[in-house]
Amino acid sequence: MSMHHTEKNYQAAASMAWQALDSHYKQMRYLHLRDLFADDPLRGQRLVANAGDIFLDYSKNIITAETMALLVGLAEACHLKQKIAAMFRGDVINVTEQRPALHVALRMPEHAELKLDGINIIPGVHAVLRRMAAFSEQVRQGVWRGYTGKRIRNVVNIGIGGSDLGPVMAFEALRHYSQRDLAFHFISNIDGTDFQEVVGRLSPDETLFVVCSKSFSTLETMTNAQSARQWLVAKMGSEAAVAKHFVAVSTHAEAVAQFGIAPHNMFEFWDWVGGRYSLASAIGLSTMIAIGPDNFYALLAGFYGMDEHFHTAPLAENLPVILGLLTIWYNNFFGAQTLAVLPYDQYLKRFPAYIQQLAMESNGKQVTVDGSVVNYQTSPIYWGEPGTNGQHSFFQLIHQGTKLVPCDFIGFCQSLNPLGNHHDLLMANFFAQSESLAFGKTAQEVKADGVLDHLVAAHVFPGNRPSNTLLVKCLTPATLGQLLALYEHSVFTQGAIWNINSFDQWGVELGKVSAQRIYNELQHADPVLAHDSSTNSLIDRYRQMK
Ligand code: G6Q
Repeated sequence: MSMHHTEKNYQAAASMAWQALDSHYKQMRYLHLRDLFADDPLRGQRLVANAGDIFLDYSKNIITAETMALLVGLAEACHLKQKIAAMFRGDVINVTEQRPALHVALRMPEHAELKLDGINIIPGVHAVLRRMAAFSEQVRQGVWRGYTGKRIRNVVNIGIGGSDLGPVMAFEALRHYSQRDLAFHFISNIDGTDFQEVVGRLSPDETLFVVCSKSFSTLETMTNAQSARQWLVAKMGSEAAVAKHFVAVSTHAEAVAQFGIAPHNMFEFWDWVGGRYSLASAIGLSTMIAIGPDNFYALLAGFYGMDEHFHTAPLAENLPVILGLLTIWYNNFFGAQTLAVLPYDQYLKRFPAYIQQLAMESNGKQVTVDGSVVNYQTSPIYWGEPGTNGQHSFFQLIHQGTKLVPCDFIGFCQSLNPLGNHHDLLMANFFAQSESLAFGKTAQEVKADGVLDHLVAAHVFPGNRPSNTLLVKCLTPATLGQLLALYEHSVFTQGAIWNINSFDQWGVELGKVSAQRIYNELQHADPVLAHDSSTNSLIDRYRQMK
């Protein structure tokens, strides 16, 4: 069959699957979760799935078995299986940057083999891991000393975007497992406040900077790293101190050397690792220093377990596929604009921000892999806060507002900080929220509570607000790895169905270029401003007031 034919068949099959779902949606939108549950007493046992340590209950979604079959049909028509295989094989799926997306290689065991241009890349991955482990142990045990001979007490990760959100999220998530005589800090913003508020409190002779930048040319990171270098050298009185207080994580050895960090203090990764997918690479160095190599390897094993599940499980039982398809269901048929990620665990406080980048930078796209403009919705807006805090702020809108906000509830059966009845109270709220969202409270029920007639309407909860529940025994490095890979592959599933490239991010470029030009205009009063009238007068105002 010619390419042309294959492409046509693909489009025809995909469009039939979309149409079938569209007619199905036209019936489903009138159903209520109350009825779906009443009609099938076993629904809560049936619409569940398991992978590794993660249990998913997706019964509180506005779906039937037919919905899932049609969604899986859509995935098949969109060649999801083939696309998964292509990613794991190392095909050049990031077409606009002409490279594979092989973060899964970072998590493969040492004996695995994955050839890129005829060379097995797994030994290289493990060689860097071993170097990271040796270095982490030196810092943790106080063998690595600063320039004046003192042991390191502060580790400062300097990076932004994918070189920051992974490290900060993972450190917070796994703080329980961290070595407590080491403090961890993160500087990302170009705003000098970020730098001052972190560095101002530190003793330079006990501080190690980990400069994380894939390109080693990112404006924010390079500016912060230069400031850190100046601060250190000024305080220590010698350039020689840099070698003891700076290490780098990058793909760009030359730029690292130019900055003044020796090759033996650089931890390498590769251009086939995307920034937002890089936590399992050397970008995780600060995490490894915090939790130790064994825990870091357990994190990798968690990722790997979910990778294998995604790679091999049938689509209908595949956790990331199910989550991805449900997101498509609400996004493309119900017209939902957002998705709330709600971890009921304080350690996961940066988890929603991490998932936000993962999903929105990957799938916030308007063209398909072949460059044509889409005529359907792509990524929803991901957002969230840890429970129960969210309940006392935005949950009002989710319960009674006019917008549909599908929710992911993430909870753990065991607390890492058992304290009286706190955990049962936390989890009572966890279960209560998804139940109330799904089933609501009718006017009749409200009246039966004795609410005055004129107040009944305000007390009604319409219900039928869908959610997933992810329930895990305990937050550990391994279960965190599983959760992260689960979301990565859900995002992959969505991108595959929208037929977009989830691995580039051209949308961040325009503003960067423009900022460079405006920066020059802020330095001197004379350049004539040739922007639009709004930007011109804003810059003028700033120049006068600075
Ligand atoms: C992530 C993005 C982006 C990137 C940062 C930092 O996928 O590409 O967030 O991680 O711009 O880039 P560097 O690591 O090159 O400094």
